[in-house]
Amino acid sequence: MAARYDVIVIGAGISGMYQLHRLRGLAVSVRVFEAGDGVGGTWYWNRYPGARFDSESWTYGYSFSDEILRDWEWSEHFAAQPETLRYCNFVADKFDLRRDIEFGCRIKAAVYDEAAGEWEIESEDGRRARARFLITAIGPLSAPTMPTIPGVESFRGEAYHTGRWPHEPVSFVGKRVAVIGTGATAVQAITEIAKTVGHLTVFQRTPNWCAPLHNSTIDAATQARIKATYPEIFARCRESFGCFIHDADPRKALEVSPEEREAFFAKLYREPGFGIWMGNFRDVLINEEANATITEFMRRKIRERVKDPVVAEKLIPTNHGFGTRRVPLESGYYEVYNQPNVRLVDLRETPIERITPAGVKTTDAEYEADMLIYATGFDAITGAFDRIDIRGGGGRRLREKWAEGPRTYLGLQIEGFPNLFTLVGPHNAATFCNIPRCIEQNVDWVTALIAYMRDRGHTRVEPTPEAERDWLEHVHDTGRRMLFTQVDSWMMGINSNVVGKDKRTFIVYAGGAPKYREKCDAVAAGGYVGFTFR
Ligand code: NA7
Repeated sequence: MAARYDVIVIGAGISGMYQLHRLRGLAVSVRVFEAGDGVGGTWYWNRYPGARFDSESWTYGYSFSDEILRDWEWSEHFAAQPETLRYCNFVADKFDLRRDIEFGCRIKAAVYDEAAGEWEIESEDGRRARARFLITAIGPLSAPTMPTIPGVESFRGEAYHTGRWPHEPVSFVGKRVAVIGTGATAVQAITEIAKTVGHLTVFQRTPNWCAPLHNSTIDAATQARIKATYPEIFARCRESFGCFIHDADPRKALEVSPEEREAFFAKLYREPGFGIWMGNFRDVLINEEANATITEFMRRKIRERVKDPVVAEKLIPTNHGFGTRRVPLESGYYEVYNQPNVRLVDLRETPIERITPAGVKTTDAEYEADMLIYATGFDAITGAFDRIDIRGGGGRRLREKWAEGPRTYLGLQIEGFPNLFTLVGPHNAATFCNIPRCIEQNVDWVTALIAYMRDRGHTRVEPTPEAERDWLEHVHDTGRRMLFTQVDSWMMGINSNVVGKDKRTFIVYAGGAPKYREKCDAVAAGGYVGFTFR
């Protein structure tokens, strides 16, 4: 017998936790199903060394509760993962969230029962539950992918994926460690591992443009100032493209003199956080010529910081401009390659042939290792959906509906899948955002819609095919002008380790959070335009 609720939420990360809290306010029965053994989502799973925020801590935490804002103190401007996980647990304690969460429960199927007007979910261990509404809070980067290199199973040493890092401490002292991947995760992990490792080999397929994080501790005076100005901080985030504290400079890159441009880039490079990405000249991410100016600046920085010119050239991206892929923030990453016990292997020159019992074999040599770390990323945004057999009205499979790329309305609902809400789903501004800021908007919007239905006695909501088609067109329109849509990355749905993810597909929303919020608000204000109710 399946247990019955009004609402089922899948996932107890930042979005699932807040969704649970808000639904309690509607006095509906809610059950959250979470694969992990604790709350926190991303911050529960990604325990790899060096994992920390790239968003300022004080812009990342929940904004909805004055009590949390008053009682929680971030110790650093960019908190490390253990602190963020403590924060998630602090919030769960404060609102007594755990009593409505079933842990250790990975959902494998969700089927809409048309006759009953209910969703039925089933976990891997056979637990079942039913509810009128189903809300996915499964995260955009929660389905880790292993490389499809032959021999992975044959390796005799320790092996870890960064997104499934063990809970026990892992020591690198005196060990020969190999890292595969050089994305945002690897850049953080490599820098930390290099501090204690015996010998480190980094296998790089595509270098990324990394910028300094400039983390520091928060002193008492700053702490007081942050707490006193939370409303202003969140208001500022609300108005910026990605809800970061940094927003684009009103000038264009080529409008100013070369000296002024250089001085501005140098200032951004000296300052903490994503300013150099999100607070740069307003055209660097949309105009190739403008982009070339910051790209050239970053190229010089790598050459300045890496002593061996051959290694420096290997670390310089050649197939994309600065900021057109996710910019890893670093704390001494380039200097790691000045260490005598660190070696960079360029897989563009010598691809990996296989993993062997002893290490990694490229076309050139076999690199022996005691430990192999896969920092190979995630099946982004749609991957977590693909891992659940989701079937809507008439048994239609979501996987099939999305075979050529996702189709949604507002990135929150899907035609043919009534009463299903996809927090941080594809084509939703939360996919390109200082994520809790957009999560709060998503959750508030969904909660208001459920309240609206309850007040009017509606039991079923679904977008019209026209609304979905128009949203898709809007998503494509906003993305087209961005340079990142011309580059291979997870933001464009590319993952070389997943069958069928080799074509660029719009999976994010590139219109910016303010425009997205405006659209969602207009839909609601008009009585939920584009939706049909029953
Ligand atoms: P990313 O950014 O997807 O990085 C994955 C890295 O792994 C990237 O350098 C890949 O190279 C590399 N990779 C993947 N598969 C292989 C194989 N088969 N062989 C060699 N190298 C491989 O994931 P992250 O975890 O770093 O970051 C994800 C997001 O999490 C990040 O943006 C943050 O927002 C949080 P490639 O570039 O594909 O050539």
